[in-house]
Amino acid sequence: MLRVAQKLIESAYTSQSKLLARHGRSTRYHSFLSTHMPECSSFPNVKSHKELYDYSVQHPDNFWGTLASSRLEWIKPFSKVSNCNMNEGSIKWFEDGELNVSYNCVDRHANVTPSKVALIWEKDEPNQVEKITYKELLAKVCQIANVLKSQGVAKGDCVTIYMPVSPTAVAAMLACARIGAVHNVVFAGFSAEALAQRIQSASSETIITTDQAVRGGKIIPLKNVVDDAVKMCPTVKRVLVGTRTGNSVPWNDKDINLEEAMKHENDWCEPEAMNSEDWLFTLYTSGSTGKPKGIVHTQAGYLLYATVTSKFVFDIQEGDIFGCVADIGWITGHSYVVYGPLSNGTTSVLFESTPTYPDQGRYWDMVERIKLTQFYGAPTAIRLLLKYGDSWVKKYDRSSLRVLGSVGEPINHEAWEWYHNVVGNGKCPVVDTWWQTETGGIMITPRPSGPSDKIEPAMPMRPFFGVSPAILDDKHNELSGNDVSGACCIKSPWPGMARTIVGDHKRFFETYYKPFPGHYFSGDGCHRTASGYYQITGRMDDVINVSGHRLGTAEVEDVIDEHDAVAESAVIGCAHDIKGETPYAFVILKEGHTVDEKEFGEQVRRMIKEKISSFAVPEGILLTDGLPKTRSGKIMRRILRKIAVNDIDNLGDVSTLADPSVVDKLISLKRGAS
Ligand code: 7RM
Repeated sequence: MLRVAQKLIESAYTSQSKLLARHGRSTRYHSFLSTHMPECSSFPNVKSHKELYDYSVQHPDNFWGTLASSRLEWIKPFSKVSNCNMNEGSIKWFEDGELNVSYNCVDRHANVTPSKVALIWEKDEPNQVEKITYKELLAKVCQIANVLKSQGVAKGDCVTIYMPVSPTAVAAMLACARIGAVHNVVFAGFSAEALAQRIQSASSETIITTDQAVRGGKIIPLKNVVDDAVKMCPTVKRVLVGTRTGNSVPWNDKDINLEEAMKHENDWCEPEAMNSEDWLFTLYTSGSTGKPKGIVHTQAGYLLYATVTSKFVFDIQEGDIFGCVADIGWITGHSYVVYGPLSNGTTSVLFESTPTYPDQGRYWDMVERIKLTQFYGAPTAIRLLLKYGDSWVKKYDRSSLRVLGSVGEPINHEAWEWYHNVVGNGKCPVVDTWWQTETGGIMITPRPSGPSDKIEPAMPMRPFFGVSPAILDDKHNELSGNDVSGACCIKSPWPGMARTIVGDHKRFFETYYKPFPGHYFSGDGCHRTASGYYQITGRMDDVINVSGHRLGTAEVEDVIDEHDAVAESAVIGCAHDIKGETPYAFVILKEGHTVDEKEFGEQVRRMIKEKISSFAVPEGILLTDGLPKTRSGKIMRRILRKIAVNDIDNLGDVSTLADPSVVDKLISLKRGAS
């Protein structure tokens, strides 16, 4: 029965691929609508990008329903597109449809182009690349799926994946999707406690890990961390251990050798028919409290949104080699390493190493060797590389690149210009993409856009199709017109939105839907420029108020970062008797730069006064060589705020920092300064 459905689906897919292929890869961006959006012909009066955007927000059910039918393959077609109530935080898309996500990401390509490369694994050691075709990926996914089934894992069960990025890790995610298990990927840099917390919160009985991990030339004892976590989680029944290094590691009763188990399994596993609203995965993300939130995404809506955003934001074409260097432990890895690229049948790169191993040229060496067409990375890495100069970039041929992407935090002007001019040689559009774990995929992004629409540096600019941003003030009024700032909300539903928080729907409602009734509240602040473009001002808690002036800490950072000697800065707000709040700046200098502190302070103060206003001038400027960052590179401002006011007895949990020792160094520097 399913086989028959698959045949039908294959022929539909082949005709769509032919339609898309006929237009060829030589076409330029201005023919976006005809090459990338054959669906436009069924939308009345849609001939331009603007008309398509307007149509998508005015007729979301027609827009998303059409794309869901043409871009995804269904086992049972849906009859209803959306059923959402943003006042209640109740979200459903394609609720009576059935499909299988792993089928969509693997089988449909393996059936048509079995020898096309699905994954290129750029291993930690430079020059060690492993390629895996769609046919090979299908076999691997099926074998792991069969191992899970043999072990008693059933539809709806939660499987925790604690693995470095690798084809096996990707196959493990897809194997869960194939049998309807819910995956819970935990970044393989989190501590045993953090892992245990996520295993328990998700009620997960199964863990998949590897013996060890290798990163930046160092061996990380992954299995030992899992052992420590499992001791804290008596409900764990089994630990499947894959091989990365093959070194001997401790072995316990619950452990199963993954590759051994796979050898005994068939390389075909029937994909489970999943309801659109069944859970696909949970992914923990930090909130404003100490307890991380298990964000839940479901099957069809998430997959459709990841598929469509990947394709259009990055202008994916046949033959592309898509390089998103995020780890699979973050949402960016889920949507733009795994689900988005694979659903489009693209070749996706798995980057196991670091930006500076074995040297500062690693990314660009990889671009040259693998001939990446898209590169999607984080501002924190760009700022880090910028301080080592242009020669590490220019040494390598980057002419294969067509689109550069940025994600995770605001990208400052200097980093944006360097990315655009040096990395991209001024030839590649830089897409600063704003989105969140909760949104499932990219929400605000300079591309896609109309043929003559320019990209403004350092801002995400334009809402994606179907996305209606709204800027609200603290009295819940939507601000109309341009040159306004407020809370960044979204006023109508989109398919990729999170559905709930594991075990805490109340927190879900209270965090995202209660603050601004009828809207999704992102927690970020936002400015709509005089030209009507969107600029993210940072987390709402990073927006400070100085003598009645609203000031984004990111705005001040942007100015400080323009100073020649500055590599990176972090600005926070300190309580002030008279002004309410006042900015305080932590500054890291570029490698090899020394400054006279007093003179430097004066220069920075002058620049801020000139570029923003005197109210934005920091009360204090502290030179440091490290900032407290999470493992995904986000600065923990909560900690900086305490250090700035010498409130060091109440620093809270610092265990999620990439390098907790930074905190002590900062405290003693601050003591010396004040
Ligand atoms: C994809 C991701 C989400 C938070 C978000 C923002 C910040 C992300 C940008 C950005 C300014 C951007 N998911 N953020 N992208 N801020 N410009 N382009 O990062 O859940 O881990 O983080 O990250 O504050 O709310 S996330």
